[in-house]
Amino acid sequence: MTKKICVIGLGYIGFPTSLVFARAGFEVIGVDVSERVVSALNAGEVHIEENGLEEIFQDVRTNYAFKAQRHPEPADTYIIAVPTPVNADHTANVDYVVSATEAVLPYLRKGNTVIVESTIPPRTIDDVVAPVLTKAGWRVGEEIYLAHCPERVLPGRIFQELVENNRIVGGYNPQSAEKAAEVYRAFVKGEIILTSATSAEMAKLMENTFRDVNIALANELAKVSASIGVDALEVIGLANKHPRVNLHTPGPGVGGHCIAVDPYFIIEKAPELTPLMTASRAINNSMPAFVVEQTGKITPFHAGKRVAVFGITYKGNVDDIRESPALEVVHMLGENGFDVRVHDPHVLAELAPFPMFTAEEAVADAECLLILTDHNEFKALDLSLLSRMKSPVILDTKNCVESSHVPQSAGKLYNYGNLHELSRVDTVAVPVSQLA
Ligand code: SAJ
Repeated sequence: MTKKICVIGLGYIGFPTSLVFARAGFEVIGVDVSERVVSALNAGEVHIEENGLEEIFQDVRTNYAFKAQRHPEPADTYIIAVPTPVNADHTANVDYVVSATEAVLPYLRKGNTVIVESTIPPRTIDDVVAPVLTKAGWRVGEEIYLAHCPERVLPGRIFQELVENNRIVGGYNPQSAEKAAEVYRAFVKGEIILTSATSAEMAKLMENTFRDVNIALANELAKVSASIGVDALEVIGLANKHPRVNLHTPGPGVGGHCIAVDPYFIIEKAPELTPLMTASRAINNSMPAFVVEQTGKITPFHAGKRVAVFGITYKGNVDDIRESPALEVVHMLGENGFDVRVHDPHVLAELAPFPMFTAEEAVADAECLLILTDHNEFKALDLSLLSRMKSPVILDTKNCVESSHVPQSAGKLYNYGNLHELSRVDTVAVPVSQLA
């Protein structure tokens, strides 16, 4: 039975995973290259935000075995949870996965298991990670076991999902899968499914690609509906009455560093065979320009016209703005000469890339209120805000304001249900290349 685990990478996945292993009775060594992260953790301070993290960390520090350090040490299992950044051409950069594997080489002993949790392009375990171990003299799958066990947790629900979700365990060979599965059995309550490393890599990427393609379909429906005079939101509701249909929800684009990124890891392996995934990415990437175009129809462009933007995070009720399509919308509105005032109750002003305003300040004298994120705060919009606007018009790209909540006397509400009512005459100068 495995007793000691070394987790390489103490980020959004590696750190919570370390704590869950510690609570399950393992001695856990958390390794991070950042001195700042290591000293913060050893001083009892958490460096990332996640529901329940603070409490669980204090419990682990008091009652279980966890310490953070900059270098690995001998252990039974090594878990690699480092980032796989995306290069400018959208290909995956697996350098951190390789260097983390190299970092454990000096400590490896016969019978150890190396598990990669980082999201990686298909075949990376077989073609990139295994050769690092082989080159060091190990017979992989016989002396050292190697597996890919992709993380599949939703930010905000990490601690529940780490335990409750089904876990895919992809072995370099069946013995490796069995060794890795044994480790996760310590705390996973969901099903543990054993497979090959390549199938596990592909399954993880396809989960997010499934979502990306379906969101693209919903966004395409929204565009077609706006053009030919159909209520896209009603159509989605109607079609989803069918027992085997689940149309997704249109929005201002797809953000976060999973769904907007993972399809590229498949596309890079076979660009000529992935026209659907490629088109889906392009459709979702075109949505900020589409939103700016609709804003221009509401508020025909004149230098200095004010637009209030509510919500810049990549999805509702989180504080994460990475890859958020809202950032691009704000940027493009600014480029088109609008005076943009951003309000987001979940984003700290000092961490925001633009000046932030209160709701009242943002809407003051605005000619359009653009909602880009479905935070709970916006679902119960305070109607008195509208009376501060120069013209009380809302463009709600996340369908979070109930139309019955906004009586005609208070203002006009546009969403993907009635975009076709907007006149086509006045449009802003969105670069043609960005309009799909
Ligand atoms: N979105 C839409 N329409 C929809 C659904 C989502 O426009 O119908 C947008 C959201 O607004 C957001 C983006 O898509 O901008 C992604 O949000 P999300 O909540 O769907 O997913 P993430 O990126 O927070 O987390 C995903 C999860 N994957 C799946 O649900 C298949 C999570 O389980 C993964 O662990 C995570 O990616 C990851 O790390 O890969």
